[in-house]
Amino acid sequence: MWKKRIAYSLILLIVGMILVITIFLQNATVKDIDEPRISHMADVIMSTKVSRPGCETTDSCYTPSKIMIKQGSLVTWMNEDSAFHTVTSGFYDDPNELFDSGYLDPHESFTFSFEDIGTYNYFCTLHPWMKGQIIVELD
Ligand SMILES: [Cu+2]
Repeated sequence: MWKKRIAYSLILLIVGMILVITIFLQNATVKDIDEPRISHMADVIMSTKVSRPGCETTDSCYTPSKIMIKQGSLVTWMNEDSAFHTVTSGFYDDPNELFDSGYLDPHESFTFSFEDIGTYNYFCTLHPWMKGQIIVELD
C-alpha cells in the first residue's frame, strides 16, 4: 500500500515539475518573439484589428496615415496585424498601379522608393476603409 502512495506522490511531483517547466518555457518563448516585433525599421505600421472597420474614424488604419518624406526616400510599411493587408497605390475604386505590395503576411514588410515629388494615395485591396498618403517633397 505505502509503495503505491510513494508511486503516486512521485508521479504528482513529476507532473508538477513538467507543468512548471512548460509554463517557464512558454513565457521565455513569448518574450523572445515579442522583442524583435518592435519594428524600428518601419515608417508606417498596420496595427492590430485594422482588418475590421473603425480605424478610419481615427485615421489610424495605417499609422501614421500621412507622412512627408524627401524625394528619393524609401518608405517601409510593416504589417503588425494578424491579418493580411496590402499597400496599393491610388484609391480603392481607382488604383493607379504605381506600387502594390500584394498580400502582406503578418509581420511582413513592404518598401517602396519615391523618386518623384507629389502626393501619393494608397489603400488596402482587402479592406476598403484603409487609406494612407505619402507626400514627397523636394530634397
Ligand atoms: Cu487591409
